[in-house]
Amino acid sequence: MHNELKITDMQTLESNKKIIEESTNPISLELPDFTTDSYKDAYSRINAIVIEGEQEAHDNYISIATLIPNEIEELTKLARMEMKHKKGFTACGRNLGVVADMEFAKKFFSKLHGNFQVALEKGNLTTCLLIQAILIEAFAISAYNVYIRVADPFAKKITEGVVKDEYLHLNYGQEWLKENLSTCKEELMEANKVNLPLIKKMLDEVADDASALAMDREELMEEFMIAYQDTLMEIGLDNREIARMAMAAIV
Ligand code: PL3
Ligand code: FE2
Ligand code: FE2
Repeated sequence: MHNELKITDMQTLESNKKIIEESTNPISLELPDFTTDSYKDAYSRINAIVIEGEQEAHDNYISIATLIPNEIEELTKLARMEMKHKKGFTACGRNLGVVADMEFAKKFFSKLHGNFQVALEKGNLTTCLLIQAILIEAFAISAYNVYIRVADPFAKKITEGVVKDEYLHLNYGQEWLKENLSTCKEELMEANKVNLPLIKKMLDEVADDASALAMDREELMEEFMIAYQDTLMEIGLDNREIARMAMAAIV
């Protein structure tokens, strides 16, 4: 009897602790209803963006390999991961009974895609790496980190696996730019000035649909800035240079 009471007291304590954690921790919010029309409608565009993004990331790493032929093996590995990500997110949509709006997604990426193609044609490797391995990967990392907190259990598991790879991709670009900083700084700054505002626009464009998935815009921006600034710091830029680059987002 005495023992039983003790166990009950401990359980009460435990569940109180849980309630407190849930009410003070902004990350552990209630999950959205994944079966509503409004959720599925938003998901048809977000899911398409992610599927298209993964496909373009694959294509971009294959393209980048033509500019660094001695890295073809490593870049092919990264590209293969992107195809796996695409398959994973395709399964997420199928699992929810959603048809991805691929036409919308193609348009969503078209400006950035165009800038990448021009840089590729000119052989501007620094610009290609900034667009794909820094900006797009940091965007993906921010989106996936926020999504993991509010995703359905199936998608959560897949996204957790994906985001680990995206850090490897960010790291790839980071290390190349770090090693070549003395010769690529000017192009890096210029490419950032042109392309960071596009990422900001894309984030604004996706914000309403993201919020229908319980993903907060401020949180997305915050996560993006963390990944972006961390990378620039690792590349070897100083505080002033990083601030100057980040300011390009405010236009
Ligand atoms: C790089 O490997 C992939 C690039 C993909 C870019 C994704 C951007 C996503 C923005 C929308 C956020 C929603 C995340 C939800 C995932 C189903
Ligand atoms: Fe990916
Ligand atoms: Fe990636």
